[in-house]
Order: sequence, then C-alpha cells, then structure tokens
Amino acid sequence: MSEPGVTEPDQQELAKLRNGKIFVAGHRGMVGSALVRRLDRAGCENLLLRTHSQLDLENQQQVLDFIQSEKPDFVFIAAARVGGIQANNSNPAEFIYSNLMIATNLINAAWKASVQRLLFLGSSCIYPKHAPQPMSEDSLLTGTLEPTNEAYAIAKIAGIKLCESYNRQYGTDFRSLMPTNLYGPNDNFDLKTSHVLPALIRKFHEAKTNDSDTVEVWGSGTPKREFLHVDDLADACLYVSCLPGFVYTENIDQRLSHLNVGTGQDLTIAELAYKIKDTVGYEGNIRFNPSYPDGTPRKLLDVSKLNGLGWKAGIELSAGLRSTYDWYLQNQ
Ligand code: GFB
Repeated sequence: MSEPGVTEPDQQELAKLRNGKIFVAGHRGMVGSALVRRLDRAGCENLLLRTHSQLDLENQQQVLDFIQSEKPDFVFIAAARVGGIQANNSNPAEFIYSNLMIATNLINAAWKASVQRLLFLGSSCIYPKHAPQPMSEDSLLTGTLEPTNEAYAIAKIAGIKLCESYNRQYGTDFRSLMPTNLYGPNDNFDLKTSHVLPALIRKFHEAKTNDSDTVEVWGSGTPKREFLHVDDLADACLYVSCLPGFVYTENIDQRLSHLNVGTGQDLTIAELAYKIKDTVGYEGNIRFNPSYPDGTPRKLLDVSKLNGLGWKAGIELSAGLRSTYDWYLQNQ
C-alpha cells in the first residue's frame, strides 16, 4: 500500500481549497482533529473552527446565523455523536436525534449560504446487516439494518439523502464519504462508550500495569471488522473533496451518491485482540464474554470505487496500532 498523501489530490481543486475559507465542524474530535492536521499540511490556512460552547451544531438558528455570517467556501462535517456498540445500543434516542440535527442544520445552512462544496461523513453501518461482502455503495437501502446501531445508521443515511436531494434540486456540490471503523489519536478510550480498538488498548494496558491474569473481550470474538487509521481517512477526505466532477457529471446515472473508504481488509475481533495483546506486551489470558452483543457479523467495505479514482489507504494495522498505543501512553 502507498503512504497516505502519496496519492496527490487534484492540484487545481486543491488550490481552490487553499484559497478558500474552510469550516471543519467537530475539529476537536478524532476525525476533525485529523482533518485539521491534514488541511494544515496541505497549506490550507483559512480554517474556521468553533468549539461546542461557541457553536451548538444541534441548534438550527445558531448554525444558520454562523454559516450565513462567516460564509465559508468549504464545509467538512466531522462532527457527530459517535460511540461503540454499547453506547449505540443503550442510547438510540441521542444517537438519532443529535446526528440528524447536526446533518440537517449544517447541510441546509450550507445551501442557504451558497457554500461551494461540502463533505459529509457517515459510517459503514449504513449498509444492511447481511449485505453481501465486501459491501458496495449499491447495497444502501437493500435490507434490514443491524439493530444495535440502527438509530445512528438511519441518521447517517438521512445525511447522504440530504446531500443527494440538495444536489438534485439546487445543484449544490455536497459529497458523502462512508468510512469503515476508525481508530487513531484522540479516540475515545472510555470503556463503556468506546469502540473495540481503543477499549482493548486500554484493557490490555491496564491489565499489564496491574498484573491481572485475564482480559475480558466482549462477545464471541468471531465478528469481523475492518479498521482504518484516522490519518488515512483525513487524507481520503482531502482527496475526495478535490475530485473534479464528483457530483457534476452530465449523465445523472453516473453521479456519485456516496463513496466508501476503508482498507479493503478485515479481521476477527479475536485476531484483533491478540494483535493488541502483542502490541501492548501483555502476557496474560483473554476471556470472551458472550453475554455482550456481537453486532454485525461482518462489515467489510468494497473500496474499489475510491481505489479506481486513485486513492488507497496507506497505514498498515500493525503500524497504526503501535502509534495509537504510543499516543495513548503519552496522553492517557
Ligand atoms: O467497535 P464496536 O463497539 O462497534 O464493537 P461495531 C465491535 C465488536 O467488538 C463487537 C466487540 O462485536 C463487540 O462486541 N468487542 C469486544 C468490544 N470487546 C469490546 C470492548 O471492550 N468494547 C467494545 N466497544 N466492543 C459500531 C456502531 O459498531 O461501529 C456504530 O455501533 C458505528 O454505529 C461504529 O458504525 C463504527 O463495529 O459493532
């Protein structure tokens, strides 16, 4: 695989981005902070950033006033209420409400303020629970969703459809990118609300430090997941926002609704657990606890479309785990 950033974005489009005013919604989160690092590296100097206390993205009027007064040229929607399987399963109301509000407020305000281009980020859980693997973009809305994250998935599907609808009716250029499971610096390491990868880094690290003889891994260990480093995602965001003609091809059937982004490789949760155990250097045992839900049996993205457009992930899982563990050690 190539290094991230080796696939250069379209230079003419990149120049537009460099000269424009860019609003990154959610810049303090794992995805938003990676995006800010990537945009900085690309020479984008005019970044518009607001903390939650400065701007409540769930508040329609605040978002409208902000976008209309600042008039950004580009908007990246990296803000979302996210969490692992337990957080999603226990708080469906918050997950659907917050994510619908964030997407609706920003997309509508972006249209009203004539934002040139917008990038909306979703998730691989938009696809049906039993979608054929790897899951292509065409699998959207072909079957029943995984119940543990249905609420979140519906909000993300609504985001794609909002972008598509504004594009169709008003000729906007709102793009959607669907990443697989993400990890990296600034991830959430809270054991109750986090995703599996940061949870296991913390569990193995604490077990090593406390000399515990067993680490508990939720579920059966058999579900398969694909993991993309957030720096790769940020690189893909830049690449996709610089793709000429994402929305505007003459042939309406060839217009892209959304694009998958992932590595194209997955592994079982058990395999992931053993890899993290090795990375951390823990020598005790692993116990799987099947009283926790497994969630979707498998969600591997078909990334051939984005690969065909010239972008590939560059960070191998082993290297990504190592650097994320180092980050955890420095920032826990
Ligand atoms: O990462 P995760 O929470 O989310 O869980 P999903 C993935 C798998 O890891 C599940 C297992 O089978 C979990 O049971 N697992 C094992 C653990 N040990 C742990 C642990 O200590 N913590 C956690 N969290 N899981 C989420 C969705 O699904 O993925 C969201 O709920 C979103 O909507 C996100 O799509 C990317 O991959 O199952």
